[in-house]
Amino acid sequence: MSHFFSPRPFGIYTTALLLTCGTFAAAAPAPLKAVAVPQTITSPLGHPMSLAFDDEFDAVKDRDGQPYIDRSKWQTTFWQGSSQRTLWGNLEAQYYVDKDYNGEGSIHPEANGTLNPFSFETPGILTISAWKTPKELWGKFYMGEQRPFSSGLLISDKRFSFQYGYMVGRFKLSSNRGAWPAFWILGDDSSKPLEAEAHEWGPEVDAFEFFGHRPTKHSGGIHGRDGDKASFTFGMNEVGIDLTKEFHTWGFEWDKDTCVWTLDGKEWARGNTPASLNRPMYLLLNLAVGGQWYSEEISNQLKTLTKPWEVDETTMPWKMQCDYVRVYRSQDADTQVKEVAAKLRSENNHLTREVWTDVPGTSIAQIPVDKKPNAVMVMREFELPTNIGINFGTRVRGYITAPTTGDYIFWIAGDDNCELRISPTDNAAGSVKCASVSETTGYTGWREWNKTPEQKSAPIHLEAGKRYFIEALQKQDVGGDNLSVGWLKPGETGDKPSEVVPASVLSPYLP
Ligand SMILES: [Ca+2]
Ligand SMILES: [Ca+2]
Repeated sequence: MSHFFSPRPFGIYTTALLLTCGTFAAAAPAPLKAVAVPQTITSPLGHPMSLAFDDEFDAVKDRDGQPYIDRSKWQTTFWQGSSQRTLWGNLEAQYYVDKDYNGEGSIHPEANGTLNPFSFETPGILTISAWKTPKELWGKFYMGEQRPFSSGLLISDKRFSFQYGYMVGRFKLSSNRGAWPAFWILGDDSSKPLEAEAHEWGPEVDAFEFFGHRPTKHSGGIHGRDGDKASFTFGMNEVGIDLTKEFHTWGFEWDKDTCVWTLDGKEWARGNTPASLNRPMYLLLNLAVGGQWYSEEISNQLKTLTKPWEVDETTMPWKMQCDYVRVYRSQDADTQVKEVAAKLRSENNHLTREVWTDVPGTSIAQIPVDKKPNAVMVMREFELPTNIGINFGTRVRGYITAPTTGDYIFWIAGDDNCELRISPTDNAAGSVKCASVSETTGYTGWREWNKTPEQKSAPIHLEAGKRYFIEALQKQDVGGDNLSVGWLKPGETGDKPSEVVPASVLSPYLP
């Protein structure tokens, strides 16, 4: 379900990760009957684990007394933004709706519940239905002629996420041409508005993706980020049986070292855990319709270039059934989380960047540094991307290790107000302001180093190899935004920095 921010959404034809992909002889599926949920298991990687999350889809009663999805466990759209009800970049042909959906822009009470894709005809089984939206409803919903289908999506974002563990779900899929069900996870900072600045999606792991037109194959994989993207995608796995005939379980487990994919409890692929997967992830399951990947496959088969929404709608409504979704975690998962976080913090070549969102105003004093930041990120050089957003405060902290002994001159440029602080030691408490963007004069343009004299520091003597605490604060109100810190090293001359302070001399803040 990779997103349009990926330059090529699916590197599905590579097998860099895939070590054990082969023909799979499936075990007989378990009978459909209510059984006690195992509270402890031994995971595919051999970890003793306990149940951390589950939904058995026993149709909780909704506000109206009717069975519905458990709202405490799931939301039914992506996060904020225009694409929250579909993934336009994949050319997906469905719009994700729910029983509350009343159309975009204006409310149509008569439409309430009309398109509810979630039902419980079979006790204990969630059915997600995709169908062609009746033409008389098109004008009431934000669905153009090229997105004429409605379907359902469940996301545990802001409700449950986990770092390291085993996710497993039991599904029955349909063989309709154009049906694209999936069970997957996304990095839980993907939902933070400022994360979009990087124009990166993910990380994403697909426990499975499936297309109805090839019912004996499934796929899985990782769309990493922060540089590990290309190496962790893989594709088709021929299993030798029609996966739409019975329920099957798909699982994915990862610990700090290893990722493993399972079908009916048996491993079918494994790989090393990429660096970007060392973070909490939240669950998704959905039934997409059509899309670019489907279109490319079908056009190869049919020798005609079909549109992404040219699916076999004569067989609608399509159904994706789910008996349960469970997540297990090992007793030492939190210890692993701490170990990996400590290792990442100890690595050089970046600064720690904290962001507080929804903070209006232009003054640095308004940054609520005594509160928990909304996001903590990595900053590889002493410069932010431009025009990230509005109403936020940034604190960039860490240490600078001088490459040579001598006098250094620092500059800061930014929008709106910014200041640079440096300490004569590695002690944060001793830091003093050495340069700033004037609160009187206001913002500078990107790398506009000399709008006012306050942007340039006096010469600061640093000793080679010694670590000095350094900190930049930025308060963005509205309009554009930027932040850059540059320097002149000993022996260099000029009226502006020779470079932005590079990653090679930076190391992250250690409280
Ligand atoms: Ca169930
Ligand atoms: Ca601004």
